[in-house]
Amino acid sequence: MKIYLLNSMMCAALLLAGCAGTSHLSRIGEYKNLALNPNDTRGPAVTYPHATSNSECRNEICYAARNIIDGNTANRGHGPKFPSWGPDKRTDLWLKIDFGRSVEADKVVIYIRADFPHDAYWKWGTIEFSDGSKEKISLQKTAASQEFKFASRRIEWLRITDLVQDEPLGWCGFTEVEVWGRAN
Ligand SMILES: [Ca+2]
Repeated sequence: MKIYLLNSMMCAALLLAGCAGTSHLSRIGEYKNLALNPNDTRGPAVTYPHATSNSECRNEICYAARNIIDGNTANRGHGPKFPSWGPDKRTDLWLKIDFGRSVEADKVVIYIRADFPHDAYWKWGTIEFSDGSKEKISLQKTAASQEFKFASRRIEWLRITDLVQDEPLGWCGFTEVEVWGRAN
């Protein structure tokens, strides 16, 4: 009995110390950027996560939606040296990240393209989730990352839409979009 109690206490201590081993950690899932996929390509999904949009300026690869999940956050320029999602000047834009599986997410981090004064910026947007929920976001004119936390939800994709900027419309873009949570 004493040995059994001692083993139980040791297990409890290990759990509290966060040293329960990989089986415990893998069950919970690592908290990470679930959107990251430097291998994503334009067009139909070849790998996941996959980013798409209804507009990529002149269909150029340096303005493709896939650039928002490539891990490159350099946002003080535009064009081939500073890949971004750079759509046409439209008011009906959407940008979608499809995870290709069910994930649990509670935070979005956005790096807007910040090549000011060439770039304008969207002041408002809405994140639509595959579970039907929505979160309105307010964006700032800054090259720094912008963080949006929300109640954790289980989703397979999200879409950023209802992007609003001042008139007349200027060039706007996103350089990186991170979606933080756990895959399991
Ligand atoms: Ca990027």
